[in-house]
Amino acid sequence: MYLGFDCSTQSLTAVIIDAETGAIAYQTSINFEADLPQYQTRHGFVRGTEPDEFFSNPLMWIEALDLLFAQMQEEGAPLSSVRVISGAAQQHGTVYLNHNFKRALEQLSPNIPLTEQFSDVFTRPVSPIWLDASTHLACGEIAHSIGGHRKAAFRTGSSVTPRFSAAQIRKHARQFPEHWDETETVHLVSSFMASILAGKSVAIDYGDGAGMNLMHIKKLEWDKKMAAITADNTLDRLPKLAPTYEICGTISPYFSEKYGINSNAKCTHWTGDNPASLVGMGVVRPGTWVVSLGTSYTLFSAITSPFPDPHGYGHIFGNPLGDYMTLSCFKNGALSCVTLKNRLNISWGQFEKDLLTPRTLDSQVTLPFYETEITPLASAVDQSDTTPSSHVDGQFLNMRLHCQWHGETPETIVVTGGISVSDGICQTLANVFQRPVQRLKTSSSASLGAAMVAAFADGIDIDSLIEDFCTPLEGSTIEPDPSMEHIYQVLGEKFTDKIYKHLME
Ligand code: XUL
Repeated sequence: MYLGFDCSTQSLTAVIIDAETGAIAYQTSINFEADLPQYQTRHGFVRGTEPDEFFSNPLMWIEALDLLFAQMQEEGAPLSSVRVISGAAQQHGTVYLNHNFKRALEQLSPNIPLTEQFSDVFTRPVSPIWLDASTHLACGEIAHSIGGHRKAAFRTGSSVTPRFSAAQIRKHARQFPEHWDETETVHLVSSFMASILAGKSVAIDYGDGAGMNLMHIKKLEWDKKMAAITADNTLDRLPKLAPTYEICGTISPYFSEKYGINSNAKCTHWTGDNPASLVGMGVVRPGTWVVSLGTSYTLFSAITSPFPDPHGYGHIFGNPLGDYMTLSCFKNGALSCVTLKNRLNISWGQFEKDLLTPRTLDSQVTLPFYETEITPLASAVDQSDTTPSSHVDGQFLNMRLHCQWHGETPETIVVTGGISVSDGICQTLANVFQRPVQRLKTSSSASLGAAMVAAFADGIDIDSLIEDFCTPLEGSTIEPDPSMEHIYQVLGEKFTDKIYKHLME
């Protein structure tokens, strides 16, 4: 049995897979907003005092870990049979830790809740998360010092990006130099959570490490120049880098003694939710696109050698099983659909019905930016005239416009993420790209991918894992409507005009 976690923006999920029977043995989730109301989050995060500041409390993630293990034990999850554990987390978020962190990890007592034992390890009570776009000043300074965004992209796989760790670290170190001085280690959400499980401070993996603007994308080492530009002594504060599937330790006795998980269970490094989804969708080799329809929308694929997006919006990350992946991320994803549905005061059924209505050459398209968008960098737009179809058309036309750098559109697009259950959403995606859209059996691709990484680390063949766990959901493939091809060509032009006008304003 192999256990995979996903610590995403809104929830912490666990999946246990049985590699012998090829079945998912157990799955459960903790929702941050509903199950941990004391952190007062909306969808798992809080807003800062400045616009575009978004934070989460790292104690919330570890409290969720205790809650999740308690739930797994209570529900009889096969914890004692788990051989290897891996995990994924929302990308880019940074956790700032002092010298107490390593001691606290070593001395964990099963009789005291995790939150109490980690109460004095943080030099910053909150972690900036991927939604945070408040670092434009820091981005400009870093880009200027390295010789421009393109140089940064050739070195690190991405132009200097507001939500990435380097800009976040620079902003923080400038704003609170005394807190930065006290910081001994900066972890990503992924490596922070992996450290808690392994009971020691572990490495950052190449998948998530590439989302920091601090890792040299070809050498897979910290980029000393980028680190030096970021803030004083950044390099000293970064953990090592390592392959995702490398075993980094044995489960901390805290979890085996308290929750009965196999005390010999090995831990691998954790990765980002998108790299883990690549594995969970069975797309570990080039030739297929994945569209993940979660809090953010992402489009990604496996590649063998890194090539940066010439427009500077896309990213190259490490593939958790080796080589690389491309990724474009759209901030106004599923949450903006929820906001629209609530504003229109309609049911999901009505929302869906509108999406399934055929478009005409006169259909309205709107810029789907409820919040500042990151692909492209665009300010929020008034949404008073928006309808479900104008919004979702806008989302996928924007995706089509900004994903040309991924290469030719493949034969099939596979989808994952909460909102991928919607036929209306998938039909719109199929019509805009004129490709069949395929759904897999699981919509929790990041935690499943993490469990598959754990199995891979134990020597299980990846192709047999893909065959067992990444099967398409029978009868769920949505074919494009060919009569919509021309219409979406015209609507696409309308959309492109609109977006360029908005960007010029
Ligand atoms: C990717 C990104 C988001 C988060 C969401 O670059 O920022 O997809 O990983 O959890």
